[in-house]
Amino acid sequence: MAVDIQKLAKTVDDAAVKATAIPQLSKKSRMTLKQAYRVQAASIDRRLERGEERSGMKMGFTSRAKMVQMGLSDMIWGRLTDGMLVEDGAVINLKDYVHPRVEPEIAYLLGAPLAGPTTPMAAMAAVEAVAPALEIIDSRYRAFKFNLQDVVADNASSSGYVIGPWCPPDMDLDNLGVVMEVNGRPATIGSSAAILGHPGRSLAAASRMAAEAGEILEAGWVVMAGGVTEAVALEKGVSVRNTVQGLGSVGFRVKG
Ligand code: 0L1
Ligand code: MG
Repeated sequence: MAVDIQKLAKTVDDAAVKATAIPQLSKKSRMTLKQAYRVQAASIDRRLERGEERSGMKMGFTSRAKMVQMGLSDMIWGRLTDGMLVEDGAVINLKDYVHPRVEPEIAYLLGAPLAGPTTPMAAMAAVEAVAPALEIIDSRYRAFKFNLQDVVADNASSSGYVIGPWCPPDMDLDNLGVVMEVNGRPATIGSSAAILGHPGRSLAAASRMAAEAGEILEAGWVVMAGGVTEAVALEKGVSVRNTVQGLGSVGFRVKG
């Protein structure tokens, strides 16, 4: 049966807007990975039509901890819009999400565009600033159950991104300590090395994978490098903070 890209895009977009869990798309539609990325693109177009602006890209499953947690082994990517930005220190409300989780990340701000396959070193030369970051992921699928096509169509579970202080990219990023605290207690601990051995590799992969979809990474965009550790479920009233060695910290709170 033909895959109705627009219909599936509406399904995942509606689920995000209404914060309502949906069954896996793959149970009814046999999508290829390419078609899943087209569903993702069409769902983001719906956001753009509502007035949001494209603000960057996120990389997913770039660490073994995340792959193991979700039982998948391929890198994926998603599209960020300004509507997904959660201000550092903001308070979010669980009713706006299906079953949100949070994971510690590192974010890049691009000072120059990146187009196509490149090396980590060349990719890092396009970086204007780096920041400690948190990603709020919220798969729209019931019970967080999905296959690769499902999660790609659902914009790689992208829901919110929180960016800490931007820092000059003049330090070695390959082995920075990362501590994500929940209510002031360490919940997960890791190293930036968990991101493909060096977070620069994730940026190079972002450039390559975007090009496969005919996109370039624009100057001014944010690229989320991917989770350093496994994600933690968000609960009412908690405060979350990610501190990255040498970069500082970023956090938000969940309304009680
Ligand atoms: O690593 C990622 O950001 C991918 C998230 C998609 C899977 C999930 O919802 O945990
Ligand atoms: Mg992530």
